[in-house]
Amino acid sequence: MAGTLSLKDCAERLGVHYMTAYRYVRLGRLRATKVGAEWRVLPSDLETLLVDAAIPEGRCPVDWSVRLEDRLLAGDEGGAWAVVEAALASGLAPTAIHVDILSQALARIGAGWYDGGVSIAEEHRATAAATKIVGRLGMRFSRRGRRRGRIVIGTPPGERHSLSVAVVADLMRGAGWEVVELGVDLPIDEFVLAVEKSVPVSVIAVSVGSSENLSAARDLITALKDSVVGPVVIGGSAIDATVSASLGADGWASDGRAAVEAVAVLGAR
Ligand code: B12
Repeated sequence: MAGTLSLKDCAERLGVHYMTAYRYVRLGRLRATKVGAEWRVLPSDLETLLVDAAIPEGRCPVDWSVRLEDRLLAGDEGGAWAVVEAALASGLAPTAIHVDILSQALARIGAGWYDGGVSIAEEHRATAAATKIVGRLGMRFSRRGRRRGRIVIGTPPGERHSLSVAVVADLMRGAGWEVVELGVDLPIDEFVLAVEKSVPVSVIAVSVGSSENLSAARDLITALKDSVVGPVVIGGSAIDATVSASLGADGWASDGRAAVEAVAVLGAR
Protein backbone atom coordinates (compact mmCIF):
# COMPACT_ATOMS: atom_id res chain seq x y z
CA MET A 1 0.00 0.00 0.00
CA ALA A 2 1.59 3.21 -1.17
CA GLY A 3 2.14 5.85 1.51
CA THR A 4 1.85 3.38 4.37
CA LEU A 5 4.53 2.30 6.83
CA SER A 6 5.86 -1.13 7.76
CA LEU A 7 5.93 -2.23 11.40
CA LYS A 8 9.73 -1.95 11.27
CA ASP A 9 9.39 1.73 10.25
CA CYS A 10 6.86 2.28 13.05
CA ALA A 11 9.10 0.63 15.64
CA GLU A 12 11.98 2.88 14.54
CA ARG A 13 9.85 6.03 14.75
CA LEU A 14 8.41 5.05 18.13
CA GLY A 15 11.86 4.22 19.44
CA VAL A 16 10.76 0.72 20.49
CA HIS A 17 11.62 -2.84 19.54
CA TYR A 18 9.80 -4.39 16.55
CA MET A 19 8.03 -6.83 18.91
CA THR A 20 6.72 -3.95 21.01
CA ALA A 21 5.24 -2.32 17.89
CA TYR A 22 3.68 -5.67 17.01
CA ARG A 23 2.23 -5.88 20.55
CA TYR A 24 0.66 -2.41 20.06
CA VAL A 25 -1.11 -3.75 16.96
CA ARG A 26 -2.32 -6.87 18.78
CA LEU A 27 -3.58 -4.75 21.70
CA GLY A 28 -5.34 -2.33 19.35
CA ARG A 29 -3.19 0.65 20.38
CA LEU A 30 -1.82 0.99 16.83
CA ARG A 31 -4.26 0.61 13.96
CA ALA A 32 -2.80 -1.57 11.15
CA THR A 33 -3.99 -3.51 8.12
CA LYS A 34 -2.62 -6.88 7.07
CA VAL A 35 -1.52 -6.88 3.41
CA GLY A 36 -0.34 -10.37 2.47
CA ALA A 37 2.04 -11.36 5.24
CA GLU A 38 2.82 -7.80 6.27
CA TRP A 39 1.21 -5.24 8.58
CA ARG A 40 0.86 -1.77 7.07
CA VAL A 41 0.17 1.40 9.05
CA LEU A 42 -1.17 4.79 7.93
CA PRO A 43 1.22 7.62 8.92
CA SER A 44 -1.74 9.42 10.59
CA ASP A 45 -2.39 6.36 12.82
CA LEU A 46 1.26 6.28 13.88
CA GLU A 47 1.04 10.02 14.59
CA THR A 48 -1.97 9.43 16.82
CA LEU A 49 -0.04 6.87 18.85
CA LEU A 50 3.03 9.12 19.04
CA VAL A 51 1.01 12.10 20.23
CA ASP A 52 -1.49 10.30 22.43
CA ALA A 53 0.89 7.83 24.01
CA ALA A 54 0.16 9.13 27.49
CA ILE A 55 0.11 6.77 30.43
CA PRO A 56 -3.54 5.72 30.95
CA GLU A 57 -4.84 6.94 34.31
CA GLY A 58 -4.34 4.28 36.98
CA ARG A 59 -2.97 1.76 34.51
CA CYS A 60 0.73 2.31 34.98
CA PRO A 61 1.96 -0.44 37.30
CA VAL A 62 5.28 1.31 37.90
CA ASP A 63 5.56 4.99 38.72
CA TRP A 64 8.43 5.65 36.36
CA SER A 65 8.37 9.36 37.11
CA VAL A 66 8.95 8.84 40.86
CA ARG A 67 11.76 6.37 40.11
CA LEU A 68 13.33 8.82 37.72
CA GLU A 69 13.01 11.69 40.23
CA ASP A 70 14.79 9.54 42.80
CA ARG A 71 17.73 8.80 40.46
CA LEU A 72 17.93 12.42 39.26
CA LEU A 73 18.06 13.71 42.82
CA ALA A 74 20.83 11.21 43.56
CA GLY A 75 22.73 12.58 40.53
CA ASP A 76 22.84 9.02 39.22
CA GLU A 77 22.94 9.47 35.43
CA GLY A 78 23.31 5.76 34.70
CA GLY A 79 20.46 4.84 37.03
CA ALA A 80 18.26 7.58 35.59
CA TRP A 81 18.88 6.33 32.06
CA ALA A 82 18.15 2.77 33.18
CA VAL A 83 14.73 3.93 34.42
CA VAL A 84 14.05 5.56 31.05
CA GLU A 85 15.13 2.42 29.18
CA ALA A 86 12.89 0.27 31.36
CA ALA A 87 9.94 2.60 30.78
CA LEU A 88 10.53 2.47 27.01
CA ALA A 89 10.81 -1.31 27.11
CA SER A 90 7.48 -1.44 28.96
CA GLY A 91 5.88 0.15 25.90
CA LEU A 92 5.92 3.86 26.67
CA ALA A 93 6.67 6.17 23.75
CA PRO A 94 9.48 8.74 23.91
CA THR A 95 6.80 11.46 24.00
CA ALA A 96 5.43 10.00 27.24
CA ILE A 97 8.95 9.92 28.71
CA HIS A 98 9.31 13.64 28.05
CA VAL A 99 5.82 14.84 28.98
CA ASP A 100 4.59 12.39 31.63
CA ILE A 101 7.78 11.18 33.25
CA LEU A 102 10.72 13.58 32.96
CA SER A 103 8.80 16.88 33.05
CA GLN A 104 6.72 15.69 36.01
CA ALA A 105 9.84 14.54 37.89
CA LEU A 106 11.46 17.94 37.28
CA ALA A 107 8.30 19.79 38.29
CA ARG A 108 8.33 17.96 41.65
CA ILE A 109 12.04 18.70 42.05
CA GLY A 110 11.30 22.38 41.28
CA ALA A 111 8.48 22.39 43.84
CA GLY A 112 10.89 20.83 46.35
CA TRP A 113 13.38 23.61 45.66
CA TYR A 114 10.63 26.21 46.12
CA ASP A 115 9.56 24.66 49.45
CA GLY A 116 13.15 24.35 50.64
CA GLY A 117 13.21 20.54 50.80
CA VAL A 118 15.57 20.28 47.82
CA SER A 119 18.78 22.32 47.91
CA ILE A 120 19.93 24.44 44.98
CA ALA A 121 22.89 22.07 44.52
CA GLU A 122 20.59 19.02 44.43
CA GLU A 123 18.33 20.74 41.91
CA HIS A 124 21.30 21.64 39.70
CA ARG A 125 22.71 18.10 39.94
CA ALA A 126 19.33 16.66 38.98
CA THR A 127 19.12 19.09 36.05
CA ALA A 128 22.57 18.03 34.85
CA ALA A 129 21.50 14.37 34.86
CA ALA A 130 18.20 15.28 33.14
CA THR A 131 20.16 17.12 30.43
CA LYS A 132 21.99 13.88 29.59
CA ILE A 133 18.69 12.05 29.30
CA VAL A 134 17.23 14.65 26.97
CA GLY A 135 20.39 14.40 24.85
CA ARG A 136 20.20 10.61 24.64
CA LEU A 137 16.49 10.59 23.83
CA GLY A 138 16.86 13.25 21.15
CA MET A 139 17.62 10.90 18.27
CA ARG A 140 14.36 9.02 18.90
CA PHE A 141 12.51 12.09 17.63
CA SER A 142 14.43 12.59 14.38
CA ARG A 143 12.37 11.84 11.29
CA ARG A 144 13.26 11.14 7.70
CA GLY A 145 11.32 12.32 4.67
CA ARG A 146 9.25 15.37 3.86
CA ARG A 147 8.55 17.81 6.68
CA ARG A 148 5.21 19.49 7.45
CA GLY A 149 6.91 22.91 7.55
CA ARG A 150 9.47 24.79 9.60
CA ILE A 151 9.29 25.92 13.23
CA VAL A 152 11.74 28.27 14.90
CA ILE A 153 11.95 27.89 18.69
CA GLY A 154 13.80 29.96 21.27
CA THR A 155 13.38 32.16 24.33
CA PRO A 156 13.48 35.83 25.26
CA PRO A 157 16.77 37.26 26.54
CA GLY A 158 17.48 36.37 30.16
CA GLU A 159 15.70 33.02 29.98
CA ARG A 160 17.82 30.03 31.07
CA HIS A 161 15.41 27.09 31.00
CA SER A 162 17.09 25.37 28.06
CA LEU A 163 15.76 21.88 28.85
CA SER A 164 12.23 23.07 28.11
CA VAL A 165 13.29 24.32 24.68
CA ALA A 166 15.15 21.09 23.90
CA VAL A 167 12.20 18.91 24.93
CA VAL A 168 9.57 20.89 23.02
CA ALA A 169 11.85 21.04 19.95
CA ASP A 170 12.20 17.24 20.04
CA LEU A 171 8.45 16.73 20.33
CA MET A 172 7.88 18.97 17.31
CA ARG A 173 10.55 17.12 15.31
CA GLY A 174 8.83 13.89 16.27
CA ALA A 175 5.59 15.26 14.88
CA GLY A 176 7.24 15.80 11.49
CA TRP A 177 8.33 19.46 11.62
CA GLU A 178 11.74 20.79 10.71
CA VAL A 179 12.85 22.67 13.83
CA VAL A 180 15.35 25.51 13.97
CA GLU A 181 16.39 25.38 17.63
CA LEU A 182 17.85 28.64 18.91
CA GLY A 183 18.43 27.56 22.51
CA VAL A 184 18.00 30.20 25.22
CA ASP A 185 18.84 33.79 26.09
CA LEU A 186 19.10 35.22 22.58
CA PRO A 187 19.05 39.02 22.09
CA ILE A 188 15.76 40.03 20.48
CA ASP A 189 17.27 41.38 17.24
CA GLU A 190 19.25 38.14 16.80
CA PHE A 191 16.09 36.08 17.31
CA VAL A 192 14.21 38.14 14.69
CA LEU A 193 17.15 37.85 12.26
CA ALA A 194 17.29 34.08 12.72
CA VAL A 195 13.56 33.83 11.95
CA GLU A 196 13.95 36.02 8.87
CA LYS A 197 16.80 33.81 7.64
CA SER A 198 14.63 30.72 8.14
CA VAL A 199 11.70 31.89 5.98
CA PRO A 200 9.35 30.21 5.10
CA VAL A 201 8.46 29.67 8.76
CA SER A 202 5.16 28.00 9.69
CA VAL A 203 5.21 28.85 13.41
CA ILE A 204 7.52 30.67 15.82
CA ALA A 205 7.61 29.04 19.28
CA VAL A 206 8.70 30.97 22.38
CA SER A 207 9.40 29.27 25.70
CA VAL A 208 9.31 31.23 28.98
CA GLY A 209 10.11 29.36 32.19
CA SER A 210 10.57 32.23 34.62
CA SER A 211 8.07 35.04 35.26
CA GLU A 212 10.99 37.45 35.58
CA ASN A 213 11.35 37.19 31.77
CA LEU A 214 7.76 38.10 30.87
CA SER A 215 8.54 41.69 29.99
CA ALA A 216 11.35 40.52 27.65
CA ALA A 217 8.91 37.99 26.19
CA ARG A 218 6.44 40.79 25.42
CA ASP A 219 9.21 42.79 23.70
CA LEU A 220 10.27 39.71 21.72
CA ILE A 221 6.73 38.97 20.53
CA THR A 222 6.19 42.62 19.57
CA ALA A 223 9.44 42.60 17.57
CA LEU A 224 8.55 39.30 15.90
CA LYS A 225 5.12 40.61 14.93
CA ASP A 226 6.61 43.83 13.53
CA SER A 227 9.21 42.08 11.39
CA VAL A 228 8.05 38.61 10.51
CA VAL A 229 4.94 37.05 9.11
CA GLY A 230 4.09 33.93 11.06
CA PRO A 231 2.01 32.99 14.08
CA VAL A 232 3.68 32.95 17.49
CA VAL A 233 2.92 30.18 20.00
CA ILE A 234 4.11 30.49 23.56
CA GLY A 235 4.51 28.14 26.52
CA GLY A 236 6.58 27.25 29.57
CA SER A 237 6.16 27.40 33.35
CA ALA A 238 5.61 31.18 33.37
CA ILE A 239 2.75 31.05 30.85
CA ASP A 240 -0.98 30.43 31.14
CA ALA A 241 -3.86 31.45 28.86
CA THR A 242 -4.23 34.92 30.41
CA VAL A 243 -0.52 35.70 30.32
CA SER A 244 -0.29 34.40 26.76
CA ALA A 245 -3.10 36.72 25.61
CA SER A 246 -1.58 39.69 27.44
CA LEU A 247 1.75 39.11 25.65
CA GLY A 248 0.11 39.13 22.22
CA ALA A 249 0.83 35.51 21.27
CA ASP A 250 -1.42 33.76 18.74
CA GLY A 251 -1.62 30.59 20.80
CA TRP A 252 -0.27 28.85 23.88
CA ALA A 253 -0.06 25.34 25.29
CA SER A 254 0.37 23.98 28.80
CA ASP A 255 2.47 20.92 27.95
CA GLY A 256 4.40 19.27 25.16
CA ARG A 257 1.51 17.26 23.75
CA ALA A 258 -0.72 20.33 23.62
CA ALA A 259 2.20 22.24 22.07
CA VAL A 260 2.32 19.77 19.18
CA GLU A 261 -1.43 20.19 18.68
CA ALA A 262 -1.15 23.99 18.84
CA VAL A 263 1.54 24.16 16.14
CA ALA A 264 -0.46 21.78 13.95
CA VAL A 265 -3.41 24.20 14.09
CA LEU A 266 -1.39 27.42 13.75
CA GLY A 267 0.92 25.97 11.08
CA ALA A 268 -1.99 24.85 8.92
CA ARG A 269 -3.42 28.40 8.58
C1 B12 B 1 15.65 22.92 35.83
C2 B12 B 1 15.13 24.24 36.34
C3 B12 B 1 15.99 25.33 36.33
C4 B12 B 1 17.40 25.27 35.78
C5 B12 B 1 17.33 25.30 34.23
C6 B12 B 1 18.49 24.55 33.61
C7 B12 B 1 18.28 24.26 32.18
N1 B12 B 1 19.41 24.10 31.51
O1 B12 B 1 17.19 24.12 31.66
C8 B12 B 1 18.04 26.52 36.42
C9 B12 B 1 18.73 26.11 37.71
C10 B12 B 1 19.03 27.29 35.55
C11 B12 B 1 16.82 27.34 36.79
C12 B12 B 1 16.88 28.68 37.07
C13 B12 B 1 15.80 29.42 37.52
N2 B12 B 1 14.57 28.96 37.79
CO1 B12 B 1 13.98 27.17 37.30
N3 B12 B 1 13.29 25.47 37.18
C14 B12 B 1 13.78 24.35 36.76
C15 B12 B 1 12.74 23.21 36.89
C16 B12 B 1 13.09 22.41 38.14
C17 B12 B 1 12.62 22.27 35.72
C18 B12 B 1 12.40 22.97 34.37
C19 B12 B 1 12.42 21.97 33.26
O2 B12 B 1 13.39 21.80 32.54
N4 B12 B 1 11.33 21.21 33.13
C20 B12 B 1 11.18 20.22 32.04
C21 B12 B 1 10.44 20.86 30.88
C22 B12 B 1 10.38 19.95 29.69
O3 B12 B 1 9.13 21.08 31.37
P1 B12 B 1 8.45 22.52 31.30
O4 B12 B 1 9.42 23.61 31.40
O5 B12 B 1 7.31 22.50 32.26
O6 B12 B 1 7.90 22.53 29.80
C23 B12 B 1 6.70 21.88 29.46
C24 B12 B 1 5.57 22.89 29.28
O7 B12 B 1 5.74 24.05 30.06
C25 B12 B 1 5.54 23.14 27.80
N5 B12 B 1 6.42 24.16 27.22
C26 B12 B 1 7.65 24.57 27.59
N6 B12 B 1 8.12 25.46 26.72
C27 B12 B 1 7.17 25.63 25.76
C28 B12 B 1 7.17 26.44 24.62
C29 B12 B 1 6.04 26.43 23.80
C30 B12 B 1 6.03 27.30 22.59
C31 B12 B 1 4.92 25.62 24.14
C32 B12 B 1 3.72 25.70 23.31
C33 B12 B 1 4.94 24.80 25.28
C34 B12 B 1 6.07 24.81 26.07
O8 B12 B 1 5.92 21.87 27.26
C35 B12 B 1 6.93 21.27 28.09
C36 B12 B 1 6.81 19.77 28.05
O9 B12 B 1 5.60 19.30 28.59
C37 B12 B 1 11.42 24.04 37.04
C38 B12 B 1 10.30 23.31 37.76
C39 B12 B 1 9.09 23.13 36.85
N7 B12 B 1 7.91 23.19 37.38
O10 B12 B 1 9.21 22.95 35.69
C40 B12 B 1 11.93 25.31 37.72
C41 B12 B 1 11.18 26.63 37.49
C42 B12 B 1 10.73 26.76 36.06
N8 B12 B 1 12.20 27.64 37.79
C43 B12 B 1 11.75 28.63 38.46
C44 B12 B 1 12.52 29.74 38.89
C45 B12 B 1 11.83 30.74 39.79
C46 B12 B 1 13.85 29.89 38.51
C47 B12 B 1 14.79 31.04 38.86
C48 B12 B 1 14.17 32.44 38.84
C49 B12 B 1 15.40 30.70 40.23
C50 B12 B 1 16.34 31.78 40.76
N9 B12 B 1 15.88 32.48 41.77
O11 B12 B 1 17.42 31.92 40.26
C51 B12 B 1 15.90 30.89 37.81
C52 B12 B 1 15.55 31.70 36.54
C53 B12 B 1 16.57 31.52 35.46
C54 B12 B 1 16.21 32.32 34.24
N10 B12 B 1 16.62 33.58 34.20
O12 B12 B 1 15.59 31.79 33.35
C55 B12 B 1 10.25 28.51 38.72
C56 B12 B 1 9.47 29.42 37.77
C57 B12 B 1 8.25 30.04 38.40
C58 B12 B 1 7.78 31.20 37.58
N11 B12 B 1 6.57 31.11 37.05
O13 B12 B 1 8.48 32.16 37.44
C59 B12 B 1 10.04 26.97 38.54
C60 B12 B 1 8.63 26.60 38.04
C61 B12 B 1 10.33 26.32 39.92
C62 B12 B 1 9.26 26.60 40.94
N12 B12 B 1 8.46 25.59 41.27
O14 B12 B 1 9.11 27.66 41.44
N13 B12 B 1 15.72 26.58 36.81
